[in-house]
Amino acid sequence: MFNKKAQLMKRDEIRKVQEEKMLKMVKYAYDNVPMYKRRFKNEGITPKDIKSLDDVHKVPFTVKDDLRDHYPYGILAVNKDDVVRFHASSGTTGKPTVVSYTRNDMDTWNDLMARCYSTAGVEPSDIVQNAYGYGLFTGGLGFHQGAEELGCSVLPTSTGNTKKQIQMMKDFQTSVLACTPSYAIYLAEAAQKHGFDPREDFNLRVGMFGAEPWSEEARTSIQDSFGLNAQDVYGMSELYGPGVAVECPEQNGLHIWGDEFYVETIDPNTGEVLPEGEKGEMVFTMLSREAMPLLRYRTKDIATIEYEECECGRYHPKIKRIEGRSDDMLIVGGVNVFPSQIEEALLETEGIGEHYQIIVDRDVLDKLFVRVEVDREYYDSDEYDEEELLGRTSENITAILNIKARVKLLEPGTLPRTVGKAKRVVDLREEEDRIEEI
Ligand code: DLL
Repeated sequence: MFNKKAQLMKRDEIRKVQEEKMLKMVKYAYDNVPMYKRRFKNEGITPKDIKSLDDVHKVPFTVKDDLRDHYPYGILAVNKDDVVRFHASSGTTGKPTVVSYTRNDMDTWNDLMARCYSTAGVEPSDIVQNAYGYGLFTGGLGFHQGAEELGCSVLPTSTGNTKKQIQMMKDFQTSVLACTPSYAIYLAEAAQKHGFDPREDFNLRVGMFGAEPWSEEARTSIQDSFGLNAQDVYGMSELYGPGVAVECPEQNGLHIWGDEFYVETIDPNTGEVLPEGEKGEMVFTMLSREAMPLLRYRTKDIATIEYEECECGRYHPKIKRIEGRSDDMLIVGGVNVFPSQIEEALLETEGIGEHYQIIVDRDVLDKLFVRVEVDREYYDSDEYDEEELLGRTSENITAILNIKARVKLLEPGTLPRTVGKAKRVVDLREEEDRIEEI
């Protein structure tokens, strides 16, 4: 077991470490990040007012916009020279939110990721095929380093190149697959299409899947296709990346590493802390982040947390299931998409009107469709060339989102108008019927 001591901490040990680290972290953030000093002053408190975990509710929240406001370098508590890595993820506008790491932060992240692999049943002798995207997204490098830290051999295949990916899976007799659950489903289908029998021809035994919500049905389907154990991994770029929480072999919840993250659940509307075991928005405090301390960071992810000892012997609190988000962020094939980003792309496209609809559906992989009305004046003018406008619109969307959307241009006045809040997003992924035509 990797870092057995940390993995098997008892509940009171976890609380003790959390309290010690919390008090230090609050002072560190106050002393080194002007934003926190200002916020504490506004609340009329100083770090001295936080004497135990019972006082943590007094600390002001941090939100994603705080990171966006600190573009490009993010909330930095150290000198830029001490930063060894940046990652970034999409924000609610075109601007990404940037996160930074010191050497110590990298060590902590790698340790957490290695613990996740180990908890999921991965051994140093395993060959890990890492099909998460490498780059600014934390999935690729996070899963890569964690596997190396544990002592596995890594095949850094990244996303895409599906045919080659499948061939390597067979040739190398890969034993662990790391990717989004939707890509795992696609890989199984593609393997069959290319004449492979995924259970017979491959040697997979564990899957490390996350970055997007997935159902028990998806788990059964992936496990049946490959004959592996499909384990859920949760994380977000602001909290290092993947590695915040992972499923043990019990497969009934994800253990949050309590010695590095202090979790609370709050009512997303009032901000009030909820009693243990009640469903709410998860709020995390990172207990030893150096480069970019985050106190009470609002994740927007809605979940229930359980604190009892798990059958596996771990006491680290368990996320029962991520039940959704309190904002309108969609995760399409592992990529975070805010409807406002699509709106931004449409607004930038000359000739496009203001009424649009976003449809997300699941074929083999998630698909994004955008139906949009053409501007009336443009539609009636001699300049209007449907194909040309379609090309420009698609290009603008891809430029902002980094993923492709299928666009359909509509005659002005076609989309239904509403008196209240416009229903811009139709999510059909959990529906029975598939759409054929947009
Ligand atoms: O998705 C980090 C990651 C990479 C996690 C690979 C796991 C595996 P972001 O791009 O910042 O970071 O997106 C974070 O994705 O707030 C959740 O809404 C969602 N999410 C991540 N993991 C899960 C999961 C990475 N296991 C956002 N189940 C989070 C459900 C998840 N949702």
